[in-house]
Amino acid sequence: MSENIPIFLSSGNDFCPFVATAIASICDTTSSFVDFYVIGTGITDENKSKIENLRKKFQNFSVEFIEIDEDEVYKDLEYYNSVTYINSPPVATYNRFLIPQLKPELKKVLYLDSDIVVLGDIKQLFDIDLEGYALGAVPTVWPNLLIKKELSISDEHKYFGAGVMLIDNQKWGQMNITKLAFETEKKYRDKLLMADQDVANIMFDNNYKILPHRFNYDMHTAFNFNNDDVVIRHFSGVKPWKLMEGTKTNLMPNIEDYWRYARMTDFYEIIKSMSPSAAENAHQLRQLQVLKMECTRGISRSVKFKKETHV
Ligand SMILES: [Mn+2]
Repeated sequence: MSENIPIFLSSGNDFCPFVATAIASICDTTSSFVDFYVIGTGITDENKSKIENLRKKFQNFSVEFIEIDEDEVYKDLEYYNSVTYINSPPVATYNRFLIPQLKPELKKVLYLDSDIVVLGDIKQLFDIDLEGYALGAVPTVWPNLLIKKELSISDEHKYFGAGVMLIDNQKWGQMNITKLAFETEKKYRDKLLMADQDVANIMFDNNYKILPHRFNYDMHTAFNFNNDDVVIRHFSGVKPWKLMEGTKTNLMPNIEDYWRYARMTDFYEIIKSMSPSAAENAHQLRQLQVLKMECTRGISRSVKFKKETHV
């Protein structure tokens, strides 16, 4: 008998449609049994039922909702009171660092962002040997040289995305990761650009298992590399639900896969109702084109900056 795969997702009530879509895609592409833990604040019973209704289609999962009292848990997080980051996600983005406190008994777990669609068996990722590391993650294509310098991260470190993490939960517990994350946030809060992701990169400076980018195939990766072996398509940047269903564009690979799984959920009508007008859709596509150009230029600009400042 193979072991269950524990997967943590984080969600507020408004993110439930995307959590359901992610769960549908995971269950559809694996024959393993998956235990989902949805960490969130204020998820309504109605939305919980809609997520649980996926059991009509998939029998290979369980789901537990873990309510977080944000006012209590995050009261000492400076970020909670003074959000000044360029990129300011809700405080719940720190929920991923609560995992070892919430479920200390679990050994190896996955944390996944909810803006994803899974296209290959998640067991491929879960079964990777961490070889003694406490974390497995995927380096970003965007080199983030400026961020590394600001955060006193070593030159050797490859900046990784925090949206997909393979976690040795016992090691995270020993590291007291929850406390360490809050302390790190406090120490660097004036310099953080990417919130929890910067915090994770400081904590695991040059000390994590590097995973192939098919496990966190994000917007920047998609702009730069074709990959027909993608396991986790991560819609960082522009979200698929911000484009109309049926939009044909090579700027957002797998958008049709996203809608295919959205249709399997009880949230389909809600996700569809978020669709923009035709004019707004065209505007979003132009924005994507601009982002793609900025990504390419941004990379060369960062490299140039490094040469200029280190010579
Ligand atoms: Mn994300």
